[in-house]
Amino acid sequence: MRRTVISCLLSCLLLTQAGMSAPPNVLLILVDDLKPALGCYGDSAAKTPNIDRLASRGMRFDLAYCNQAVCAPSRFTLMLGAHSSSTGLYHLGSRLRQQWPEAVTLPQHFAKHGGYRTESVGKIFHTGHGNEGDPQSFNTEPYKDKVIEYLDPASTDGGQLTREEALFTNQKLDQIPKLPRGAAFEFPDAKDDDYADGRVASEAVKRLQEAQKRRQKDGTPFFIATGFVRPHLPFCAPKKYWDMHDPSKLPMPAFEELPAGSPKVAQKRGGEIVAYKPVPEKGDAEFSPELKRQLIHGYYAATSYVDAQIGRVLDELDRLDLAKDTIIVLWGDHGFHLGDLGIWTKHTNYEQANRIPLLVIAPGIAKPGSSTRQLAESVDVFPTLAELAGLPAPRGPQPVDGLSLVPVLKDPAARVRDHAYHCYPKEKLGRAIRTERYRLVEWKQVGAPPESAVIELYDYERDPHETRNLAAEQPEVVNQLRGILARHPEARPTR
Ligand SMILES: [Ca+2]
Repeated sequence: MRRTVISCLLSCLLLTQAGMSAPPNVLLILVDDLKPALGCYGDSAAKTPNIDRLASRGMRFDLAYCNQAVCAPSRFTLMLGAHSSSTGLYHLGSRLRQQWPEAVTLPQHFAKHGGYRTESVGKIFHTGHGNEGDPQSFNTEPYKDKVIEYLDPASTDGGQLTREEALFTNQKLDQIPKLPRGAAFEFPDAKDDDYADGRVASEAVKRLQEAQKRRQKDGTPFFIATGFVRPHLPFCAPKKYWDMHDPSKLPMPAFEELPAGSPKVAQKRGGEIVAYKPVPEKGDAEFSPELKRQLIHGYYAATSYVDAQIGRVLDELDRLDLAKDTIIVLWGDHGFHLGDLGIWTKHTNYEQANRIPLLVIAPGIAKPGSSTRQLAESVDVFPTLAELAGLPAPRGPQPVDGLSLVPVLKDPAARVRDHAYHCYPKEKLGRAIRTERYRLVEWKQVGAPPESAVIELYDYERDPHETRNLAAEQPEVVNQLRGILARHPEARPTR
């Protein structure tokens, strides 16, 4: 109790110094499958003026990593402050309340300790693949919309239920391979609100207006989580966003082989991308240069579309004069392979699937337009937001692995972590340590002795494209990084 009081006093002091009225509001922006292919991250091909303007108001984390490169588990790590290897929530169908019935999620923590009204707009927890999300995380009715959506009948063989539409809406889950494939992209002459992300932005705008009235009336702070579904496949976006990009100028993959000396368990061919036409159905088939370029064009167009929707929400926040009292976090749930290493989408322990965009706007605390190369993980968002809002640190009952990044927000050189951790379960569980320079991945069965592990080591200073596994050549580095990995708790079983 005494610690809570002291922590609240210190945080009120933090806010008063910052000029924010206490308690601050929170706007959490989640973007599905968004890698840092953004103007503010130095990608000159990206057209993302709104996310760039958001970055100019706070801190950009240049070495931020998800904890597992796939939707459902990654969102659980954000919402619980816990690694998937600590909770056992590794899969698209993993049910939070079956494994952790009493878990206190990030919005629940804000409602419980800060009296926040908590709202969910769009895709926050993963739904689909047998999962229903977690409505009990919010004290208001969530607004849900589609993840897979087509406007052009040609994309769905004339309006049939496609494989991915069925998976994401929990329909015909036992008949997926028999269903037709939907298109990987479409670009109709459509309005923003003809697709889900436009409607999600409209709903978020409405919620902000109501939240402002409530705050003026009785002081209730808001915690609004807004989740956008592009650039997740299929890359369906109005034509005007495709027209913003010249496909001949977009970056093509620099290295398309698997890393030399990489173990089979770590590799990937085919997978999610194969569920969309006209991608070749055979997992190891070559993609034509035209198809690669179309897919990359689609990713950048879908990102520009989502950027414009985020812009609409930010405009409203400004119009309502809420920005100065609102903490904003923009988070991508994991990265994305766009043909690098010959891999598409995510589900790996490699750099492109795990590095995420993370922006934290904390008025008066994080310097506008600042950036840091301090390492950060998804699990850190929960304790960071709690500290910024003057609430106690998360303490479960789920395990908590996150660390508050507030010291970094105040000083971009402050050291909170010496590495980021992530994992991915395949035939074995791959647990990874990413330092500023290296990534080590240890692949082994949960509970098996360390000597049974298969190891990967990459040196990003000398080999930024991960072309060679150096584990056999650099045993000292391997030992040092495995020492760090050994400090983490033993992983929970993956099944
Ligand atoms: Ca995702």
